[in-house]
Amino acid sequence: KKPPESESGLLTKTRTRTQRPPLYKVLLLNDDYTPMEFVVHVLERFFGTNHQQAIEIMLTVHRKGLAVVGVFSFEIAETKVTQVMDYARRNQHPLQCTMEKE
Ligand code: NFA
Repeated sequence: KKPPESESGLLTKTRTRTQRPPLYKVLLLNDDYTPMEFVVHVLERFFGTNHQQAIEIMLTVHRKGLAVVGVFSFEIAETKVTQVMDYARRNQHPLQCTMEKE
């Protein structure tokens, strides 16, 4: 590899850019039928949220239509979405959980 002053005789800085893995937002969507207590339970069970935080996030989804419930690597985000969707379906609630690149 050539030294930074070769050819032009001037010093040229080369910035090193750190590669970061892409992150994905996991979103919970509002609906008219899923019980509030079930959503709170989902947040505690799959996102490690404490009870008060879970209530606040659930109410944000209820009032605004959706909320970001966490930011993860692709694999973790995908796993959370699958876990929530399977759990909601097993309990016959229409709750929707999706992910999007940040
Ligand atoms: N909107 C639902 C209700 O009134 C509660 C809910 C909140 C559903 C957050 C989905 C997500 N029972």
